[in-house]
Amino acid sequence: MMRRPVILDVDTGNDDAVAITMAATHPAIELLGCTTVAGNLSLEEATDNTLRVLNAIGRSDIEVHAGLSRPFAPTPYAYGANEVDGVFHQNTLPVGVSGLQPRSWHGVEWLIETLRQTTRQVTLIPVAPLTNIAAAITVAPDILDSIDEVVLMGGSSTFGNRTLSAEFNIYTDAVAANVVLNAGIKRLTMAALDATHDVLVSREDLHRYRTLGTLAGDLVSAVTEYYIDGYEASAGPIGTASSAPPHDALCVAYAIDPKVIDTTDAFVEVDTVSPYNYGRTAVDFHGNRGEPANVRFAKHADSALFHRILDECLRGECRAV
Ligand SMILES: [Ca+2]
Repeated sequence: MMRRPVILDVDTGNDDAVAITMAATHPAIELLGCTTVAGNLSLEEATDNTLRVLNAIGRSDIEVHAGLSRPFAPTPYAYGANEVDGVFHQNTLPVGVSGLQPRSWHGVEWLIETLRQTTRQVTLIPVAPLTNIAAAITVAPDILDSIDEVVLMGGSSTFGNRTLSAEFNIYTDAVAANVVLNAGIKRLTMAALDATHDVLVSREDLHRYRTLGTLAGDLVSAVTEYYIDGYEASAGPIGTASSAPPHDALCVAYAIDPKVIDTTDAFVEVDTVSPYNYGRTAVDFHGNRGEPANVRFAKHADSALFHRILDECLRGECRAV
């Protein structure tokens, strides 16, 4: 089987941990490395958690490079932001200390050099604020030639989860998001909240994962328990009963089998001026703005297919190096 070369950009984070596990275990994916960025957690916490996850599932061979520790442009408004710190993501994931260190090369530099040196087309999966990706593209626009597709978790055409109208990853570095959206990426697929909320992992699922007796099953079960607790505790439309949407994981599922989401071409830009809608993705499905589509926007996801893919990842023995 031709394995799809992938780089994950993460702010690990409980749902990032599921995404990493899927990318590191599914035979359709060759995970070239992970870059980390500040977002759900500080850069140091996200990097430590990423190393813990890879160590826990027996893939400490995968390179981890720490990227940028603060956004391109800090959010100028605090209006309406949910206080989500610590509710969804654990500063330290409930898996053992890895004893590992990130590689010495800075994440953004590694990203640029890896994409410059590869002879293959690489899929970039950012499931975090887009700071590292925007920086890499700004410094080295030639790397776009080596990118087959960018599959990002972020945005929404309906409700937000950081503010009433803004999704967390886009809101946290809205200026960087616009840099990426305007970069001329030939295939840019956006797994928005519209689609990620179609997929839920329940406490029953976690019980089933635990009984698999695999490292990956144990890890996903452990990190998702807290995540479901967070969703149960949160107020408003994003709260769900005994289940949670593992947002970031949908991007990796898509890289494994694109049928897992339905996309519609759209022109997307991010509001970076309004106190009320800062970080909102304005999604133009109908060409009202007169701009060519820059995004393949995911409106829906196939929950049954997602679960089949995730189960495949968790059932299999982790590949040896
Ligand atoms: Ca994330």
